[in-house]
Parts: sequence; structure tokens; C-alpha cells
Amino acid sequence: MILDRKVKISASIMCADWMNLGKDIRILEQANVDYIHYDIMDGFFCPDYCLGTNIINVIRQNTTIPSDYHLMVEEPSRILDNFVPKEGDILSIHYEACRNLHRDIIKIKRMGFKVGVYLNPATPASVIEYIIEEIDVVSVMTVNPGYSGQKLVPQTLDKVVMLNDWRRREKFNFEISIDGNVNSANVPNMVRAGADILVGGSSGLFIKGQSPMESISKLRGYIKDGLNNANKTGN
Ligand code: S6P
Ligand code: MG
Repeated sequence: MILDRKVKISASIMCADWMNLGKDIRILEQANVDYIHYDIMDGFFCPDYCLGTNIINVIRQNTTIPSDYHLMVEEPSRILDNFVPKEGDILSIHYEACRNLHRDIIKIKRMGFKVGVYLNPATPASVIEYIIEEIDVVSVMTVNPGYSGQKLVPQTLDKVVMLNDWRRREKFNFEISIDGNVNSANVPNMVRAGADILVGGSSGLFIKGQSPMESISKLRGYIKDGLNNANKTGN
């Protein structure tokens, strides 16, 4: 039974109200979210474009919330130097996008970031077996990369369970992050499966017609339900 388990919230800023971005960021600060999640898309690895470093830096200069960078970019080694770490920031790349994943991981760590590796829905966790000890955060995409507003691919939660069991068995320290369709229906199952970080987007945090403050408070309630349930079942 894990009583002191904390599940963190990372707010996917691409889903914020961009006509009132400053207001949303102040709310995220007041609500003490753990990270701002920046989706960086190159229109090649995934079928859309999103968030360049100019835009990201404007936000970073105006908040103290740590950054959680999600690079959905082919060969991210080309652009790593565009990112400058602050204490506690996570920089994640995709297993599917790297020709030399191990080299890229080492570089990101040397730069001073916590390093994350993302797995697409169709990618098994076994692909990171030989480098797992170098990884700080394993991120499971519960939707296919590229768009907000998609439905959970349910099998991806089995991958989270598998990662959690593996971590426990081998006493690894990596965290598990989940990205995609983090909403009222899915959060308790995600927490029970073993998630440590949940990326809140259009379905759970930036919901049309509801203040992010209210959504975050509700998300914390669903997290609590998941934790209580995990304790009951010994997870
Ligand atoms: C998707 C991206 C995500 C989304 C977020 C959307 O390519 O990596 O970070 O921004 O998951 O959330 P939702 O609730 O609309 O699925
Ligand atoms: Mg993302």
C-alpha cells in the first residue's frame, strides 16, 4: 500500500484559451499545477504544427511553473540546443523519432534536464528495456500524437500497468506520465494503473465553459478516487 503517493498535474498549454493566455497562466499558478506541458510538433513526426521556442520563451519568462517539454519532432537532436533548462524541467523525446535514442538521452541529461521518453500507443514498453536506467520519466501516449480532443486508446493503460509492475519488481525510480484524454472517466483508471504525472488538456483541464481552477480541483478529486482505489486493491 502506497500512502504517500502524489500524482502531479501537467497543464497542456496548447489547449489553453489563447485569447486569454495570461489569465489562464495566473490560474495555473494559483492552483499550484506542477508543470506547464509544451507540445512541440514539426508537421512531420505528427500531422500538425505547434509551439515554437519564441512563443514558449514568452510564457517561461512570465511564470515560475516548471516546464514539461514534449518534442513530437523527427530527429529531435537537431533542435535540443534551443531549450535551456530551469530547475526541475523535463524534456521528453519520442522513441519512434530518434535514430540514436541513447545518445540523445545522455545529451538531454548533460544539458541539465530530467529526461523523458515517450511511447506511442502502438509501441511496446520493451523497446526501452536496455536504457531504462537512464530515463527519468517514461511517458505513455494514450492517444496518437498530433491533436487534442481524441479518445483514449484503451490498451495503452495495460502498458502503464506493465511499466508500474516492472518498476516495482526491479526497484527502478522512473516516473510514469500519461498524455491524452485525461478526463473524469479515465483519471481514476490511469492513477490505479500507476501514473505519477497526468497531462491535462481539452478533456480534463481546459474545458470550454469551465474555469481551469474548477477543472483542476475536479481532477484532484478524480486522482484521489484513483489513489483510494489503488490502496484498497494494493496497487
Ligand atoms: C497530443 C499532445 C497532448 C495534448 C493533450 C490534449 O499530441 O501531445 O499533450 O495536448 O493530450 O488533451 P486532451 O484532453 O484533448 O486529449
Ligand atoms: Mg503532449
